[in-house]
Amino acid sequence: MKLISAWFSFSAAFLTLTAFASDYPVTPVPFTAVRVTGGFWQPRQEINRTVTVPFALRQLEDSKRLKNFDLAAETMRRRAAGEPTFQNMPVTIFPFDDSDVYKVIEGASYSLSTHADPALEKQLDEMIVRVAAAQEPDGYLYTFRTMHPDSPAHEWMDQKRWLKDPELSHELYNLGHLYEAGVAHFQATGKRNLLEICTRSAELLWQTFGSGEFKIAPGHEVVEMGLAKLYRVTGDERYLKLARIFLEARGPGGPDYNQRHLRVVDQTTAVGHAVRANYLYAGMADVAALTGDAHYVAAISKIWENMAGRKLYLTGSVGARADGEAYGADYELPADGYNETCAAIALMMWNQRMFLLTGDARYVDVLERSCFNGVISGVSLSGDHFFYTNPCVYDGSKKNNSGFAGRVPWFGCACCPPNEMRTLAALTGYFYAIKDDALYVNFYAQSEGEVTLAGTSVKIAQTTEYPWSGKIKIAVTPATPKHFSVRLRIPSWAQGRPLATDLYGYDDPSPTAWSVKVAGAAVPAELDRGYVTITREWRAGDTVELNLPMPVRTVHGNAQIAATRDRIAFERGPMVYCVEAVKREFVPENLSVAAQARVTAEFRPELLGGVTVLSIDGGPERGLITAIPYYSWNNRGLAPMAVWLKRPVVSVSTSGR
Ligand code: FUB
Ligand code: ZN
Repeated sequence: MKLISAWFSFSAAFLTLTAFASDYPVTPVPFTAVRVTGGFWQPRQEINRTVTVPFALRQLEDSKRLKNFDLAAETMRRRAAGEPTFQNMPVTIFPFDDSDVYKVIEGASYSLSTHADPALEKQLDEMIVRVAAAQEPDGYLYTFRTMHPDSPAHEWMDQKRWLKDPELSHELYNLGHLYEAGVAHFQATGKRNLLEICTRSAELLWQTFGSGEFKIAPGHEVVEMGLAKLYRVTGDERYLKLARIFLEARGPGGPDYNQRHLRVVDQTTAVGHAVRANYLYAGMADVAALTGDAHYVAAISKIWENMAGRKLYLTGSVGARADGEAYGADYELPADGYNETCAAIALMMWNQRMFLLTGDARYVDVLERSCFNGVISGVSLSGDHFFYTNPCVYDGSKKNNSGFAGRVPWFGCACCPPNEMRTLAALTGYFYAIKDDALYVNFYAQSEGEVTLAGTSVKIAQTTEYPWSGKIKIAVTPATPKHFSVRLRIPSWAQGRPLATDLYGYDDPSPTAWSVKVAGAAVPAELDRGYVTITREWRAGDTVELNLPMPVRTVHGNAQIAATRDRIAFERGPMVYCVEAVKREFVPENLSVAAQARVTAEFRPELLGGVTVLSIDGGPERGLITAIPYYSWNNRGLAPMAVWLKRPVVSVSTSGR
C-alpha cells in the first residue's frame, strides 16, 4: 500500500505539484534527538517528568482505572475455571477510562526515552502484565465488557461488540490510545510486551472490519492516528488500510457531533466535539501522507481555513461550546468559552501534520500559539493540578472546570491530565523538521539537537531566553563542512499579524524589524512560506543570530466576534496576556485601559516561576495594571481573570527588553 503519489494544489497552501512517497514530505526530527538545556521549557519538562508522570501513575491506581483491568482478567479467569455466571461491575465511571491508562503509559514511555529509569520501566512492565491479562483470547480489549459479559455494564455499550462505537462506547477510541502507547513503549524500551497486545488487537480489527462488509464509523476518533503509528512501526499495511476504512465509513447523514454528517472528503468546516474533530483531521493527514490521497488534503485544508479564520481563540484553544464540548458556529467565540485542554493539544497535532504536508509556517504559527497559551494553561506550575477548560475570562468562583473552581488534581473524566503529560514529555519533537537537505527550525528554545543533513551529522545548539526574549543564537556544527539549508521560521507575530487569517489583528500591524545574521553577515530578509532560508556551506563554528524584536502588541478581534468588540488583548512574542485580580481588588473584564496607555515589559524571576509581566498604565484612578502570561493564571489562588479588556485604547507606546 505504499503508494508513490502526487497531489495537486487545492488551495494557496498547495501551489506546487509535489511528488512524495510513503509518508509526509517533511520529516519531523524525533523528540529523542533534541534536548532542552535550560530556559522556559526545562522546568516544565522537569516537573512533568518528576511530578506529573509519577502523579498520573498513582492516579491510575487511586482512581481504580487499573483495577478495571484486574476485574476483567478475574472474570475471564473465574469463568474459565468453572464459574460460568461470574462477572464484575466496573469501578470507574466511563467506558473510556481504559484510555487514560494507555495515555499515561505513552507519556511515561516518552519520559523513559529521554531519561533511563529502571524503576519506572519495571512499573510499566507490571502495568502491561495487567493490561495483557484483560485482553480476551481473540485480541478484544475493553475492560467494561470483558468484566461483565452477560449484559452491558454501561448504557453507552451494546450487548454486542462495536455496535455502539459510532455513538459512545469508545471501544475504538481506547484502542487508538493503546496503539499510540504501544508504539511509544516499544520505541522507548525495545520491548514488545505492549506492542504485541496492540498487534493482537489490531489483528482482531482486521478480521472484523478488514473486508469492508461490517462498517463502523468510530464515534470518537483517534484510532486512525494510532493505526498509522502501528503501521509505521510494524510495516503491516493492513493497519493503514484499516485507518482508511474507518475514515471512509464516516457520513453522510450522521450527527455532526462526531463528524459523521458528511463523508470526510466532503467536510469543509470544523464542527462538533472539538477533540474528536481535531483527532479526525490529524488522522486524515496521516492517511493522506501515507497513501497520497489528495482529496483528504483538500478537505482538511478547507477545514483548517474555517477553524483558523472563524473558530480559533486568541489563546490557540478551540471548542467554544460546553454543550457537546464542541466547536461553535463561525465567530462564536465567547470569552467564557469551554476550550478543553485536549482540544488545544489535538490542535497542535493537527497543525503539526498540516505543516509536515506543506512546509508552510502558518500551521506552526497556530501550533506555537496553542502551545504557549491554551495548552500549558492546562497544568499548574506545580505539575499536579489541571484545567479541563480554558476560558478567557473568569469571575473568581465559578465551578467551570468539570465541576470545580480552579485547577484540580484529577477528574472523573480524566482525559486532559495525561494528554498534557504526554505532550510535554515529547515536546521537542515539534522543534525541527527536515526536507531534503533543508532543516526547518520551528521552535525557538534553549536546546541541543543532532540531525542528519546532506548525509552528515549536524549538531544544532540554540541559546535563547525565548519566549521572554526574541534574541536567538543557533550554533550549527556539521561533522564535516557541508552544503545545506537552514530555514528559520519568522513567526506571524513578528510579521505584524497574529495569524495567517483575519480573525485577529494588531492595532499596529507593522512588521517588527527582525533580522538574521550568519557568521556576523546579514541575511536578506526574504520570506518563503514563513521561513527565511539560509543556504550555504556550513562549517563548525558557524552561528546564526536571529533577532525577533518583541514589542507589546494590542490585539483586536474580527468585527464579527461579538465577545471582542470594543475590547483589546495584549500580546508579546508568542504569549497572550491576561489580567488577574489576585486580591479581587477589581473585576478584570471591566477594566478600561486608558487611551494611549504606556505599557512596559519586565522579566520578574521571582514571579510565577519567572515570567515577563506587562505593566499597563491604567490612568490616575487605576494606576499600573499588571498583566501576566495567560498560561500562568490561577497559580496564586482563585481570582478573577480576563484576557480581553475594555477599550478605549487609541495607541500604545511600548518599551522593555
Ligand atoms: O470521550 C473521551 C474524552 O472525554 C473526550 O476526548 C473528551 O472531550 C471527554 O469528553
Ligand atoms: Zn480532555
